[in-house]
Amino acid sequence: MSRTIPLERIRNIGIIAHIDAGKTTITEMILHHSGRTYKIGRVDDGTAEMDWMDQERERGITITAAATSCDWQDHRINIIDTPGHVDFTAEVERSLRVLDGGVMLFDGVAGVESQSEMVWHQANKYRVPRICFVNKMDRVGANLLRSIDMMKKRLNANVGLMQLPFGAESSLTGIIDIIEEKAYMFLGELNSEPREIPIPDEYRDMVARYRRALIENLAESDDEIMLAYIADEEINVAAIKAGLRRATISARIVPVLCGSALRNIGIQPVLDAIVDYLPSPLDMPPIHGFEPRSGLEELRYPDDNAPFSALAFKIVTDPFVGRLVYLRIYSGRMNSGAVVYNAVTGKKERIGRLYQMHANDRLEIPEIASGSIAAAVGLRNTSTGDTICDTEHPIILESITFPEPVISVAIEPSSRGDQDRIVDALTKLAEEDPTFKVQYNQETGQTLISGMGELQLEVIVVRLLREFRVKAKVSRPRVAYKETITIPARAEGRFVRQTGGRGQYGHVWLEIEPLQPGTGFEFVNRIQGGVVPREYIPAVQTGIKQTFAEGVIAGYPVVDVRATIVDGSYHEVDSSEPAFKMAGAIAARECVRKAAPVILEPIMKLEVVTPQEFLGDVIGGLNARRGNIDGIKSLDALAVIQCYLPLAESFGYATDLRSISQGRASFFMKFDRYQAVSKELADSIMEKYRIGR
Ligand SMILES: Nc1nc2c(ncn2[C@@H]2O[C@H](COP(=O)(O)OP(=O)(O)OP(=O)(O)O)[C@@H](O)[C@H]2O)c(=O)[nH]1
Ligand SMILES: [Mg+2]
Repeated sequence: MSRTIPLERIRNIGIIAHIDAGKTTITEMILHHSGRTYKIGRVDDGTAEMDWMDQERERGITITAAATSCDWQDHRINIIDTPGHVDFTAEVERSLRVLDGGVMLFDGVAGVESQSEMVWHQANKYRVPRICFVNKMDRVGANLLRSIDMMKKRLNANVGLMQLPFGAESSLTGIIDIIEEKAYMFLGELNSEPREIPIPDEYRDMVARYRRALIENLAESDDEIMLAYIADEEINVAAIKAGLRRATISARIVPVLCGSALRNIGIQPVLDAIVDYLPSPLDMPPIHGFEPRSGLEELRYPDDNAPFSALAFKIVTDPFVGRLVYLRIYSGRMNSGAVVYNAVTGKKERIGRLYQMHANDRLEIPEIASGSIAAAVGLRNTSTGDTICDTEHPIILESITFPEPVISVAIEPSSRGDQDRIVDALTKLAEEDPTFKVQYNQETGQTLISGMGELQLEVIVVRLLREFRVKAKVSRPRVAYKETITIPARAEGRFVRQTGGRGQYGHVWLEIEPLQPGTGFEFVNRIQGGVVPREYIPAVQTGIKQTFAEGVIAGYPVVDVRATIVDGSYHEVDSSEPAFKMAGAIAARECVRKAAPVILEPIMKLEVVTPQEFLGDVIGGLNARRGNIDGIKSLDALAVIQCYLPLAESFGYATDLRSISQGRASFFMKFDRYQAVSKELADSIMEKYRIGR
């Protein structure tokens, strides 16, 4: 079968932004204009096709990234609409990992917001070329130039302004194209029809000025334009567009467009810009990976005749077809029914049916080819981040990294019979969301679920009830504290038992020392002369690891520690793996107690935007919550407060802030770092642990 759409006419793009910037709204408009949907889906009526989950519709926010595709000017555009809420940051992360380009949205009133900065940096991390769309230009107070200024200052973006709004706020009627020097009004019942009009006189100077600025900026970023510019040659529209495409793909310039997604103004130009400026898979460098056996680096080019390789970036349990694995295909092609190799697990699997996704709707397709995004059933043992590939040409592509959870709640089924179902349901949910973790505590019989924030866990508990019909009681949120040590220490672990017949004998000396934050656990074996036989070393390591996972002083995992086994002894008859495991555990516990242990708590970075009149009360509220205020800025009638707040003090802040500010202040919070808690707090956490045991 030959491919229907050549690779150079494919665009894989993500829509990214701060929460509520209008990502889903613009996606729905794009689908409408490209003829993919007939009716326009609306977030505010709960009819957006991209926000298909019932909780997305009820809450009016996107929770899970949804994939779709549409055609525009003979190009196939595969789109992922991502969520803006920080609890779902993993959805943005994995989408950016597999996309070639991004459309970044801004709210024309608020400009660059905190989550805009975060997704901008995520896009930088994955080197995703992007175009920007300053949305909501119909809102009172919308200001394109202020937003651009913020993009330059806060994002360090090299902006290529290519449009101006025509009219302002509620009288926004069109867009002026700076490159083509044309103006368009959007007419018709739903503003669906762009009509070209002459540039109004009062805009002419401004358009000429910005056009010159754009060409000068391009000349600095692009050699071809530079040569024409120096030679004083005329640089026509086609040359500017070609230059801007090169500069965008090499991430030297971001073209900026504007309009209103809700009012349907400026959407077709966004589609044009996706085609004109964002890369096709062929424009991107080949993907790196390594051969699993030799460990040698290998490259895969987007070529249908190259060996097949694809990255699994998302797992969804679909009520109709079961487990769907979303794939980005980097090279080669593959039919449904074919056997593929999971290079991470080392197992062969058979691909069942293949689908082109449209939110939660599917179209069955016979094969997948390089450069595309599709979903497969049948890959039972493939998890997020795994590479599947041609059995004869194995490769492991770089996986996706996800942040660690910071908040937990204990969850208990309301009836006893539900215990098994709850475990099964939570396992399925954890598979879908790599930032969601489930832990069963045998001592207390409690199941602990952890994630990025209160909202994420709330959504999961609602899904448990609705999709899996498990009713559960949920505790108040708890902080995922950690334990660590501050000085090196040395201790002995002896496990010696003499019980009639064969005894137990394990004996080790252990040294531990603190490591850099975020390093985790390291184990070193410095045993000499076989004083502890080599076959018992892994058991010692397991004993230490288990102790660290369970915690020593307060029941939280011990992190950032290097443990070195330095000495010990054994007994010809009585020594065994379990005995050495116990010895390792005893030594580890003793070492931690001697090494001035501390408890670490997650510290959140908080930004509150409030009308000036509530500033005093907001600050008072933050101080009462152990907040550490880092700066206060004024933005017209608003004040922006930057603050560091312990996660433990952040619970219920949304409700508090709403009542302090009569619902007019908003905040954004993200994890910043782990930090040692004060002595008093540490004592109280340890006390709770002692009572709880
Ligand atoms: N005035 C105005 N409102 C808009 C515009 N675009 C979107 N909105 C509104 O902004 C709100 C949020 O829109 P969404 O499309 O859900 O925003 P989002 O970026 O997808 O939000 P999340 O996915 O939750 O991060 C809705 O009430 C929209 O109607 C616009 O151009 N102008
Ligand atoms: Mg959305």
